[in-house]
Amino acid sequence: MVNTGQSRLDSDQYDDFNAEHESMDNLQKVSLFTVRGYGSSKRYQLATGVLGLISAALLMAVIGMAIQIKGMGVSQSSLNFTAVRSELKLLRDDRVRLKAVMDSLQHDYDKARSDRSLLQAQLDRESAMSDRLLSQIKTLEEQKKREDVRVLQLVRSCGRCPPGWEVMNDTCYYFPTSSGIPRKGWDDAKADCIRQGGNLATVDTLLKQTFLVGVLRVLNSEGFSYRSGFWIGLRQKDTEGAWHWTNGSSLGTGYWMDGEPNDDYGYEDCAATYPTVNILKSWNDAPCRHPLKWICEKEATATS
Ligand SMILES: [Ca+2]
Ligand SMILES: [Ca+2]
Repeated sequence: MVNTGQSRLDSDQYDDFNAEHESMDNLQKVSLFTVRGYGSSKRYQLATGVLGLISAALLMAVIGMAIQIKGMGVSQSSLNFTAVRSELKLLRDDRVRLKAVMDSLQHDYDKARSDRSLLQAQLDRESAMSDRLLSQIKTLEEQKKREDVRVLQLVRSCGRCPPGWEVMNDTCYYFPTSSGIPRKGWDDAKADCIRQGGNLATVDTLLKQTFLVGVLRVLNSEGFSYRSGFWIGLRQKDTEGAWHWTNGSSLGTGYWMDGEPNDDYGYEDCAATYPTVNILKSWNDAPCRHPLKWICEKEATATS
């Protein structure tokens, strides 16, 4: 049987006991928690310290390596810069030498061009002088030919012909080759010969033909042309083809050029001789009023 009072007491005591007991458990939990939390903090602090030391060591190592790497980079950069600067100096020196060589070559080139211009000018002057000398030589040669003919005339004539006339056997011949004597028609030429005591030349022998053409070839200085002919004393009479000399004799052998006489245009009735290469083919019939030079003849005076 349970005493209610006792029981209540017991119940109260039990409650107090439980409360006390519960309080103690709480206190114990608090104490255990407190002890457990205190121990973990110490380990964390220790780990933290160790980690801090390791981090510091690593940081120092990184800083050291960075400084070393930086130093190595600067040294390498300094080395490269020195090499580049040295190479640059060599290139500059080469450039200076090359420029000096180029200047020297340019100077030589300019001088060569100047010398070439001077030589070309000198060559032009000498070429012009050579042309003038050749022209003078040609003029002197022609003058010498005329002088030779004149001397030959004097020697041959031996005083038997007037000055300016040339003798062949017993006949004197006159050639008005001077440029101051104008060309004449056949009639006027004949009149000039008569005025000088003679007549137009009669070429009725091979000897006369050869002699006269030979003289014309020496005297001729104008080249061969239609105007380089000399009237002779041969003219066509009333009938075409009936050629007669001024002394009235008819033509025997004629020394016509090939194709002549051709009576060109129907009024070529007077004969002229030319300084042809072939002395046996030197005659041409021409218009009698055509202006040409002429050949006079007259008897030479007898030798004493
Ligand atoms: Ca005729
Ligand atoms: Ca003719």
